[in-house]
Amino acid sequence: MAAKKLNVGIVCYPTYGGSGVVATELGIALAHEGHQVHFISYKRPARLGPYQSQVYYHEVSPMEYPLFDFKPYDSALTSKIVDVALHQDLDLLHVHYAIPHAIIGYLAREILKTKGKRLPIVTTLHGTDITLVGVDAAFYPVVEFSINESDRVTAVSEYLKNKTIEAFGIQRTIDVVPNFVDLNRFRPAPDSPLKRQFACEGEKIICHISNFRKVKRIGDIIRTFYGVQKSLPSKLLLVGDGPERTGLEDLVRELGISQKVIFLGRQDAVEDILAISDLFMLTSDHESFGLSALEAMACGVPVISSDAGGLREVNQNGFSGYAYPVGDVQGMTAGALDILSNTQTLEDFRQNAMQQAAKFEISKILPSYEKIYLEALG
Ligand code: GMT
Repeated sequence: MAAKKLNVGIVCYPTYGGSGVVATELGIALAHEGHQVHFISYKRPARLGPYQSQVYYHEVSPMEYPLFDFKPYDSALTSKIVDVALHQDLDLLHVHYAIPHAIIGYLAREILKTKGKRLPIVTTLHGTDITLVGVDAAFYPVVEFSINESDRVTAVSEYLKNKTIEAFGIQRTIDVVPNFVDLNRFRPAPDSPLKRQFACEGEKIICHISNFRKVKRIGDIIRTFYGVQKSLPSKLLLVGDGPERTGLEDLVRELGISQKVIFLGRQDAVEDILAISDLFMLTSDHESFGLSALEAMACGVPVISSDAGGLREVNQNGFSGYAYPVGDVQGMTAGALDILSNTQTLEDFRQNAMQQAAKFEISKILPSYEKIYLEALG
Protein backbone atom coordinates (compact mmCIF):
# COMPACT_ATOMS: atom_id res chain seq x y z
CA MET A 1 0.00 0.00 0.00
CA ALA A 2 1.27 3.48 -0.85
CA ALA A 3 1.91 5.50 2.30
CA LYS A 4 0.90 8.80 0.73
CA LYS A 5 -2.88 9.27 0.49
CA LEU A 6 -3.95 10.70 -2.83
CA ASN A 7 -6.86 12.66 -4.20
CA VAL A 8 -7.72 10.78 -7.40
CA GLY A 9 -10.13 11.75 -10.17
CA ILE A 10 -11.60 8.81 -12.14
CA VAL A 11 -13.26 9.26 -15.52
CA CYS A 12 -15.18 6.26 -16.88
CA TYR A 13 -18.33 5.08 -18.62
CA PRO A 14 -20.95 4.64 -15.92
CA THR A 15 -22.67 1.69 -17.59
CA TYR A 16 -22.50 -2.07 -17.00
CA GLY A 17 -19.59 -2.47 -19.50
CA GLY A 18 -16.38 -4.00 -18.20
CA SER A 19 -14.33 -0.78 -18.24
CA GLY A 20 -16.86 1.06 -16.07
CA VAL A 21 -17.04 -1.89 -13.67
CA VAL A 22 -13.25 -2.03 -13.30
CA ALA A 23 -12.99 1.75 -12.83
CA THR A 24 -15.72 1.76 -10.19
CA GLU A 25 -14.36 -1.22 -8.24
CA LEU A 26 -10.89 0.33 -8.38
CA GLY A 27 -12.21 3.64 -7.00
CA ILE A 28 -14.02 1.89 -4.15
CA ALA A 29 -10.90 -0.13 -3.29
CA LEU A 30 -8.74 3.02 -3.34
CA ALA A 31 -11.18 4.72 -0.95
CA HIS A 32 -10.94 1.71 1.39
CA GLU A 33 -7.17 2.26 1.40
CA GLY A 34 -7.71 5.84 2.58
CA HIS A 35 -7.43 7.71 -0.74
CA GLN A 36 -10.09 10.21 -1.75
CA VAL A 37 -11.82 9.39 -5.04
CA HIS A 38 -13.82 11.65 -7.35
CA PHE A 39 -15.79 9.94 -10.14
CA ILE A 40 -16.56 12.20 -13.09
CA SER A 41 -19.11 10.96 -15.62
CA TYR A 42 -22.55 11.63 -17.14
CA LYS A 43 -24.33 9.19 -14.79
CA ARG A 44 -23.60 7.66 -11.40
CA PRO A 45 -21.55 4.50 -12.13
CA ALA A 46 -23.77 1.39 -11.99
CA ARG A 47 -21.54 -0.52 -9.56
CA LEU A 48 -21.04 2.39 -7.14
CA GLY A 49 -23.90 1.41 -4.85
CA PRO A 50 -25.00 3.55 -1.92
CA TYR A 51 -22.91 6.32 -0.34
CA GLN A 52 -19.37 5.31 0.45
CA SER A 53 -17.02 7.26 2.62
CA GLN A 54 -14.25 9.08 0.70
CA VAL A 55 -16.04 8.57 -2.66
CA TYR A 56 -17.56 11.52 -4.51
CA TYR A 57 -19.44 11.77 -7.78
CA HIS A 58 -19.48 14.76 -10.14
CA GLU A 59 -22.04 14.71 -12.92
CA VAL A 60 -21.34 16.12 -16.37
CA SER A 61 -24.39 17.62 -18.10
CA PRO A 62 -23.67 19.34 -21.41
CA MET A 63 -26.15 22.16 -22.01
CA GLU A 64 -28.84 22.01 -24.69
CA TYR A 65 -28.67 24.56 -27.50
CA PRO A 66 -30.59 24.54 -30.81
CA LEU A 67 -27.33 24.54 -32.78
CA PHE A 68 -26.18 21.29 -31.17
CA ASP A 69 -27.36 18.23 -33.08
CA PHE A 70 -24.86 16.41 -30.89
CA LYS A 71 -24.39 17.71 -27.36
CA PRO A 72 -20.67 18.60 -26.91
CA TYR A 73 -19.99 16.07 -24.11
CA ASP A 74 -16.23 16.23 -24.67
CA SER A 75 -16.08 19.96 -23.88
CA ALA A 76 -18.42 19.62 -20.91
CA LEU A 77 -16.36 16.73 -19.47
CA THR A 78 -13.11 18.67 -19.95
CA SER A 79 -14.56 21.70 -18.15
CA LYS A 80 -15.84 19.51 -15.31
CA ILE A 81 -12.42 17.89 -14.88
CA VAL A 82 -10.77 21.33 -14.76
CA ASP A 83 -13.31 22.47 -12.16
CA VAL A 84 -12.98 19.35 -9.96
CA ALA A 85 -9.18 19.36 -10.24
CA LEU A 86 -8.99 22.98 -9.08
CA HIS A 87 -11.63 22.95 -6.38
CA GLN A 88 -11.06 19.45 -4.99
CA ASP A 89 -7.30 19.76 -5.48
CA LEU A 90 -6.93 16.47 -7.40
CA ASP A 91 -3.45 14.94 -7.40
CA LEU A 92 -4.00 13.00 -10.62
CA LEU A 93 -6.62 11.82 -13.09
CA HIS A 94 -7.13 8.17 -14.07
CA VAL A 95 -9.14 7.79 -17.27
CA HIS A 96 -10.66 4.44 -18.29
CA TYR A 97 -11.30 3.60 -21.97
CA ALA A 98 -9.27 5.71 -24.36
CA ILE A 99 -12.15 7.10 -26.40
CA PRO A 100 -12.76 9.94 -25.74
CA HIS A 101 -11.36 10.00 -22.21
CA ALA A 102 -7.62 9.99 -23.00
CA ILE A 103 -7.74 13.04 -25.26
CA ILE A 104 -10.05 14.81 -22.81
CA GLY A 105 -7.59 14.10 -20.01
CA TYR A 106 -4.81 15.57 -22.16
CA LEU A 107 -6.87 18.69 -22.89
CA ALA A 108 -7.80 19.19 -19.22
CA ARG A 109 -4.15 18.74 -18.22
CA GLU A 110 -3.04 21.42 -20.72
CA ILE A 111 -5.76 23.86 -19.58
CA LEU A 112 -4.81 23.30 -15.96
CA LYS A 113 -1.14 24.05 -16.76
CA THR A 114 -2.18 27.57 -17.78
CA LYS A 115 -3.75 27.93 -14.34
CA GLY A 116 -0.64 26.77 -12.52
CA LYS A 117 -2.02 23.34 -11.63
CA ARG A 118 -0.27 20.08 -12.51
CA LEU A 119 -2.53 17.07 -13.16
CA PRO A 120 -0.81 13.88 -14.41
CA ILE A 121 -3.01 11.64 -16.58
CA VAL A 122 -3.03 7.85 -16.22
CA THR A 123 -4.86 6.13 -19.09
CA THR A 124 -6.11 2.54 -18.87
CA LEU A 125 -6.85 0.78 -22.15
CA HIS A 126 -9.63 -1.81 -21.88
CA GLY A 127 -10.01 -3.46 -25.26
CA THR A 128 -12.51 -2.25 -27.80
CA ASP A 129 -11.07 1.27 -27.40
CA ILE A 130 -8.10 -0.24 -29.29
CA THR A 131 -9.23 -3.35 -31.14
CA LEU A 132 -12.64 -2.41 -32.53
CA VAL A 133 -13.14 1.32 -32.25
CA GLY A 134 -9.71 2.87 -31.74
CA VAL A 135 -8.29 1.54 -35.00
CA ASP A 136 -11.15 3.03 -37.00
CA ALA A 137 -10.00 5.97 -39.13
CA ALA A 138 -12.56 8.17 -37.34
CA PHE A 139 -10.54 7.92 -34.11
CA TYR A 140 -7.07 6.56 -34.97
CA PRO A 141 -4.91 9.73 -34.85
CA VAL A 142 -6.61 10.99 -31.70
CA VAL A 143 -6.18 7.64 -29.90
CA GLU A 144 -2.54 7.35 -30.99
CA PHE A 145 -1.71 10.92 -29.91
CA SER A 146 -3.50 10.67 -26.58
CA ILE A 147 -1.82 7.35 -25.69
CA ASN A 148 1.59 8.85 -26.44
CA GLU A 149 0.80 12.01 -24.48
CA SER A 150 -0.63 10.40 -21.30
CA ASP A 151 1.73 10.47 -18.32
CA ARG A 152 1.26 6.73 -17.79
CA VAL A 153 -0.61 4.11 -19.80
CA THR A 154 -1.80 0.71 -18.62
CA ALA A 155 -3.44 -2.17 -20.49
CA VAL A 156 -5.53 -4.91 -18.87
CA SER A 157 -3.61 -7.79 -20.51
CA GLU A 158 -0.35 -8.59 -22.32
CA TYR A 159 -2.48 -9.28 -25.38
CA LEU A 160 -3.95 -5.77 -25.32
CA LYS A 161 -0.55 -4.18 -24.75
CA ASN A 162 0.88 -6.00 -27.78
CA LYS A 163 -2.19 -5.19 -29.91
CA THR A 164 -1.82 -1.50 -29.03
CA ILE A 165 1.88 -1.46 -29.95
CA GLU A 166 1.13 -3.32 -33.21
CA ALA A 167 -1.76 -1.09 -34.24
CA PHE A 168 -0.41 2.36 -33.33
CA GLY A 169 2.86 4.26 -33.55
CA ILE A 170 3.54 3.89 -29.83
CA GLN A 171 6.66 5.66 -28.53
CA ARG A 172 6.25 4.91 -24.85
CA THR A 173 6.00 2.23 -22.18
CA ILE A 174 2.67 0.52 -21.56
CA ASP A 175 2.35 -1.29 -18.22
CA VAL A 176 0.14 -4.36 -17.92
CA VAL A 177 -2.11 -4.20 -14.87
CA PRO A 178 -4.62 -7.03 -15.14
CA ASN A 179 -8.22 -6.72 -14.03
CA PHE A 180 -9.04 -7.94 -10.56
CA VAL A 181 -11.77 -9.47 -8.46
CA ASP A 182 -12.99 -9.05 -4.89
CA LEU A 183 -12.97 -12.57 -3.44
CA ASN A 184 -15.12 -11.51 -0.50
CA ARG A 185 -17.91 -10.61 -2.85
CA PHE A 186 -17.45 -13.19 -5.61
CA ARG A 187 -17.45 -16.56 -3.87
CA PRO A 188 -19.22 -19.90 -4.26
CA ALA A 189 -22.70 -20.53 -2.86
CA PRO A 190 -23.77 -23.76 -4.65
CA ASP A 191 -26.37 -24.49 -1.95
CA SER A 192 -28.07 -21.09 -2.14
CA PRO A 193 -31.90 -21.39 -2.33
CA LEU A 194 -31.71 -19.19 -5.45
CA LYS A 195 -30.55 -22.24 -7.41
CA ARG A 196 -33.94 -23.93 -7.05
CA GLN A 197 -35.64 -20.94 -8.70
CA PHE A 198 -33.96 -21.81 -11.97
CA ALA A 199 -33.07 -25.49 -11.85
CA CYS A 200 -34.61 -28.68 -10.42
CA GLU A 201 -32.63 -31.12 -8.30
CA GLY A 202 -29.89 -32.65 -10.48
CA GLU A 203 -30.05 -29.99 -13.19
CA LYS A 204 -26.86 -28.09 -14.02
CA ILE A 205 -26.79 -24.31 -14.57
CA ILE A 206 -24.74 -22.79 -17.39
CA CYS A 207 -24.38 -19.01 -17.29
CA HIS A 208 -23.27 -16.16 -19.54
CA ILE A 209 -23.06 -12.43 -18.70
CA SER A 210 -22.37 -9.66 -21.20
CA ASN A 211 -23.67 -6.62 -23.00
CA PHE A 212 -25.10 -8.80 -25.81
CA ARG A 213 -23.01 -7.30 -28.58
CA LYS A 214 -22.08 -9.16 -31.76
CA VAL A 215 -18.45 -9.59 -30.61
CA LYS A 216 -19.70 -11.88 -27.78
CA ARG A 217 -20.99 -14.59 -30.22
CA ILE A 218 -23.79 -15.59 -27.84
CA GLY A 219 -25.29 -17.69 -30.66
CA ASP A 220 -22.35 -20.10 -30.13
CA ILE A 221 -23.28 -20.38 -26.45
CA ILE A 222 -26.90 -21.17 -27.28
CA ARG A 223 -25.85 -23.79 -29.86
CA THR A 224 -23.42 -25.32 -27.38
CA PHE A 225 -26.16 -25.47 -24.78
CA TYR A 226 -28.47 -27.06 -27.34
CA GLY A 227 -25.99 -29.94 -27.61
CA VAL A 228 -25.43 -30.17 -23.84
CA GLN A 229 -29.09 -30.26 -22.82
CA LYS A 230 -29.74 -33.22 -25.14
CA SER A 231 -27.78 -35.50 -22.84
CA LEU A 232 -27.55 -33.59 -19.55
CA PRO A 233 -30.45 -32.01 -17.63
CA SER A 234 -29.51 -28.33 -17.58
CA LYS A 235 -30.59 -24.70 -17.81
CA LEU A 236 -28.92 -21.73 -19.52
CA LEU A 237 -29.05 -18.34 -17.77
CA LEU A 238 -28.31 -15.37 -20.02
CA VAL A 239 -27.65 -12.19 -18.03
CA GLY A 240 -27.44 -8.76 -19.65
CA ASP A 241 -28.99 -6.96 -22.57
CA GLY A 242 -27.96 -5.34 -25.81
CA PRO A 243 -28.43 -5.18 -29.57
CA GLU A 244 -28.26 -8.95 -30.19
CA ARG A 245 -30.95 -9.99 -27.72
CA THR A 246 -33.96 -10.15 -30.05
CA GLY A 247 -32.15 -12.34 -32.59
CA LEU A 248 -30.97 -14.63 -29.78
CA GLU A 249 -34.51 -15.02 -28.45
CA ASP A 250 -35.55 -16.04 -31.98
CA LEU A 251 -32.72 -18.59 -32.14
CA VAL A 252 -33.78 -20.13 -28.82
CA ARG A 253 -37.37 -20.48 -30.12
CA GLU A 254 -36.18 -21.99 -33.42
CA LEU A 255 -34.14 -24.59 -31.53
CA GLY A 256 -37.18 -25.41 -29.35
CA ILE A 257 -35.35 -24.82 -26.06
CA SER A 258 -37.33 -21.82 -24.73
CA GLN A 259 -38.21 -23.71 -21.52
CA LYS A 260 -34.54 -24.21 -20.74
CA VAL A 261 -33.03 -20.82 -21.62
CA ILE A 262 -33.78 -17.94 -19.26
CA PHE A 263 -33.05 -14.36 -20.33
CA LEU A 264 -32.56 -12.46 -17.06
CA GLY A 265 -31.82 -9.01 -18.52
CA ARG A 266 -29.49 -6.62 -16.69
CA GLN A 267 -28.77 -7.57 -13.10
CA ASP A 268 -26.97 -5.67 -10.36
CA ALA A 269 -25.98 -8.58 -8.11
CA VAL A 270 -24.29 -10.77 -10.74
CA GLU A 271 -22.32 -12.46 -7.95
CA ASP A 272 -25.53 -14.15 -6.70
CA ILE A 273 -26.18 -15.68 -10.10
CA LEU A 274 -22.59 -16.73 -10.70
CA ALA A 275 -22.45 -18.32 -7.25
CA ILE A 276 -25.19 -20.83 -8.15
CA SER A 277 -23.81 -21.65 -11.61
CA ASP A 278 -21.95 -24.82 -12.59
CA LEU A 279 -20.33 -23.54 -15.76
CA PHE A 280 -19.68 -20.12 -17.32
CA MET A 281 -19.34 -19.49 -21.06
CA LEU A 282 -17.59 -16.62 -22.83
CA THR A 283 -17.00 -17.39 -26.49
CA SER A 284 -16.21 -13.95 -27.93
CA ASP A 285 -14.60 -13.15 -31.27
CA HIS A 286 -12.04 -11.18 -29.31
CA GLU A 287 -11.79 -10.20 -25.70
CA SER A 288 -8.98 -8.18 -24.18
CA PHE A 289 -9.47 -9.76 -20.74
CA GLY A 290 -12.93 -11.18 -19.95
CA LEU A 291 -13.75 -9.82 -16.52
CA SER A 292 -16.98 -11.80 -16.25
CA ALA A 293 -15.03 -15.06 -16.71
CA LEU A 294 -12.72 -14.06 -13.84
CA GLU A 295 -15.69 -13.22 -11.61
CA ALA A 296 -17.22 -16.62 -12.43
CA MET A 297 -13.97 -18.43 -11.59
CA ALA A 298 -13.81 -16.60 -8.24
CA CYS A 299 -17.24 -18.12 -7.51
CA GLY A 300 -15.80 -21.58 -8.22
CA VAL A 301 -17.33 -21.79 -11.68
CA PRO A 302 -15.22 -23.35 -14.46
CA VAL A 303 -15.18 -21.58 -17.82
CA ILE A 304 -15.65 -22.68 -21.41
CA SER A 305 -14.23 -19.88 -23.52
CA SER A 306 -12.83 -19.06 -26.91
CA ASP A 307 -9.05 -18.80 -26.91
CA ALA A 308 -9.32 -15.22 -28.20
CA GLY A 309 -7.00 -12.47 -27.02
CA GLY A 310 -6.54 -11.84 -23.32
CA LEU A 311 -8.99 -14.60 -22.34
CA ARG A 312 -5.99 -16.93 -22.61
CA GLU A 313 -4.41 -15.09 -19.69
CA VAL A 314 -7.54 -15.60 -17.58
CA ASN A 315 -8.96 -19.06 -18.35
CA GLN A 316 -6.19 -21.71 -18.24
CA ASN A 317 -7.08 -24.39 -20.78
CA GLY A 318 -7.48 -27.79 -19.11
CA PHE A 319 -7.18 -26.30 -15.62
CA SER A 320 -9.83 -23.67 -14.84
CA GLY A 321 -11.91 -24.77 -17.83
CA TYR A 322 -11.37 -25.31 -21.55
CA ALA A 323 -10.56 -22.86 -24.35
CA TYR A 324 -11.42 -23.48 -28.02
CA PRO A 325 -10.89 -21.69 -31.31
CA VAL A 326 -13.56 -19.07 -31.97
CA GLY A 327 -16.74 -20.72 -33.28
CA ASP A 328 -15.82 -24.31 -32.35
CA VAL A 329 -19.29 -25.20 -31.03
CA GLN A 330 -18.63 -28.93 -31.32
CA GLY A 331 -15.49 -28.69 -29.18
CA MET A 332 -17.21 -26.45 -26.64
CA THR A 333 -20.11 -28.90 -26.34
CA ALA A 334 -17.71 -31.77 -25.71
CA GLY A 335 -15.78 -29.68 -23.16
CA ALA A 336 -18.94 -28.62 -21.31
CA LEU A 337 -20.13 -32.23 -21.12
CA ASP A 338 -16.71 -33.38 -19.95
CA ILE A 339 -16.76 -30.93 -17.03
CA LEU A 340 -20.42 -31.28 -16.09
CA SER A 341 -21.04 -35.02 -16.50
CA ASN A 342 -18.74 -36.22 -13.74
CA THR A 343 -19.08 -34.97 -10.16
CA GLN A 344 -15.39 -35.35 -9.33
CA THR A 345 -14.26 -33.66 -12.57
CA LEU A 346 -16.58 -30.74 -11.85
CA GLU A 347 -15.27 -30.45 -8.31
CA ASP A 348 -11.64 -30.48 -9.54
CA PHE A 349 -12.35 -27.76 -12.10
CA ARG A 350 -14.22 -25.72 -9.45
CA GLN A 351 -11.19 -25.79 -7.15
CA ASN A 352 -8.81 -24.97 -10.01
CA ALA A 353 -11.01 -22.07 -11.13
CA MET A 354 -10.85 -20.55 -7.63
CA GLN A 355 -7.09 -21.09 -7.49
CA GLN A 356 -6.66 -19.32 -10.83
CA ALA A 357 -8.97 -16.44 -9.79
CA ALA A 358 -6.99 -15.95 -6.57
CA LYS A 359 -4.03 -14.74 -8.70
CA PHE A 360 -6.16 -11.71 -9.61
CA GLU A 361 -7.35 -10.90 -6.07
CA ILE A 362 -7.83 -7.16 -5.77
CA SER A 363 -5.29 -6.76 -2.94
CA LYS A 364 -2.60 -8.18 -5.27
CA ILE A 365 -3.41 -5.78 -8.12
CA LEU A 366 -4.24 -2.52 -6.31
CA PRO A 367 -0.61 -1.80 -5.27
CA SER A 368 0.39 -1.77 -8.98
CA TYR A 369 -1.99 1.11 -9.63
CA GLU A 370 -0.86 2.93 -6.47
CA LYS A 371 2.77 2.57 -7.57
CA ILE A 372 1.97 3.91 -11.04
CA TYR A 373 0.12 6.87 -9.50
CA LEU A 374 3.09 7.76 -7.29
CA GLU A 375 5.51 7.45 -10.21
CA ALA A 376 3.25 9.65 -12.35
CA LEU A 377 3.34 12.25 -9.60
CA GLY A 378 7.12 12.06 -9.68
O1 GMT B 1 -16.94 -5.47 -24.36
C1 GMT B 1 -17.37 -5.32 -23.24
O2 GMT B 1 -17.91 -6.19 -22.61
C2 GMT B 1 -17.23 -3.99 -22.58
C3 GMT B 1 -15.82 -3.53 -22.67
C4 GMT B 1 -15.69 -2.18 -22.09
O3 GMT B 1 -14.92 -1.49 -22.66
O4 GMT B 1 -16.34 -1.77 -21.15
O5 GMT B 1 -15.01 -4.52 -22.04
C5 GMT B 1 -13.64 -4.51 -22.26
O6 GMT B 1 -13.08 -4.16 -21.01
C6 GMT B 1 -13.25 -5.15 -19.98
C7 GMT B 1 -12.65 -4.60 -18.69
O7 GMT B 1 -11.29 -4.33 -18.82
C8 GMT B 1 -12.59 -6.45 -20.41
O8 GMT B 1 -12.77 -7.44 -19.41
C9 GMT B 1 -13.24 -6.94 -21.72
O9 GMT B 1 -12.55 -8.09 -22.17
C10 GMT B 1 -13.15 -5.85 -22.78
N1 GMT B 1 -13.97 -6.25 -23.94
C11 GMT B 1 -13.43 -6.61 -25.12
O10 GMT B 1 -12.23 -6.62 -25.34
C12 GMT B 1 -14.38 -7.03 -26.17
